[in-house]
Amino acid sequence: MTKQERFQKEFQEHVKEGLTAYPKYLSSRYIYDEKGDVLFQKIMALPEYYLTQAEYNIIDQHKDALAQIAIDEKGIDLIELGAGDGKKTKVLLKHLNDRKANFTYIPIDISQHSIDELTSSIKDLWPDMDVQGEQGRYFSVLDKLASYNNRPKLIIVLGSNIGNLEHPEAIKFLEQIQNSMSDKDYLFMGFDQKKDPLTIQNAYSDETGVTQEFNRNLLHRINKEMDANFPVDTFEHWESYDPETGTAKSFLLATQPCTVKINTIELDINFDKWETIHTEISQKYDDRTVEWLAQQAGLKIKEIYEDNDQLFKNYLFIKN
Ligand code: AVJ
Repeated sequence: MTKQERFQKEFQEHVKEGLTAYPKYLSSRYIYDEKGDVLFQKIMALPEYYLTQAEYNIIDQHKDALAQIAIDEKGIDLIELGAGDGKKTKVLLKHLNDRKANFTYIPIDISQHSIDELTSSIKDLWPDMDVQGEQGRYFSVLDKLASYNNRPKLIIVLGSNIGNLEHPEAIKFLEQIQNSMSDKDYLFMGFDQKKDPLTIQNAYSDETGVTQEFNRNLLHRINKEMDANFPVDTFEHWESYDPETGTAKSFLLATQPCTVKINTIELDINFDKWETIHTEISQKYDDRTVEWLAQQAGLKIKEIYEDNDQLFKNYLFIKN
């Protein structure tokens, strides 16, 4: 079976499981096809979606502290999980380059397309930079990371991507990273913070409807890839943020009753009016929660960095 076939099979099983459950759910991980990637880039450019700017601000302010790690260690492997377009990382790459640090940049992303684009744009900017991109899912690539042991690693995970995971999965994710780390390695990770609930609500339900399109892309994909007939426009995006747990939840709401035929997996699904499909969580954190997650995963916080508007934090972890 090819990678692509395996992915399709997984996606089909997931759709069957999630849409026959009550309440219904689908995973946001399937939003990201080519169109989903473009929609997410549009989200990152929205004024409401403060996360990207905030983390950019943190990296810009603290690039020297991060570069110092590479200088002090006389060379590092800089490994980025979920590199995407690398816009924020390039601030750090430039600084590492300016300071003549010795490093190899290893961007890892699920999308081969992203890796290729990123690699060629870096080659244009800095022809001599050592870049060794790899395509793969976090979990499968993480094992491989342990073998990058010639010199200290700085592993970076930006964008609060961990927020898509519920705490037990987030701990597993951190644990897997921890397992691939030696005592000399560092993990630098972004965690979006609890804040005015309205700010969060707005970031995930923008006026222009880009987030709604992003969420609906799940249904478009099922229509396209599983020969289904979701009346996509009758499903509305809904966002709800719970300031106590810090969990922002996305839903697709059936504003009309309907029956959806998903031919490839021979499934008919009924939706009542106002029935929900839960599609995504975007967890918000505070220091106590991050400390707890880290400790559960055998890590400890070495440093905390915050943006000027106090919206977002990046934590530098080492092995406990
Ligand atoms: C890519 C997981 C960080 O949850 O903030 C943006 C995805 N969803 N708007 C997030 C997303 C809706 C994003 N992450």
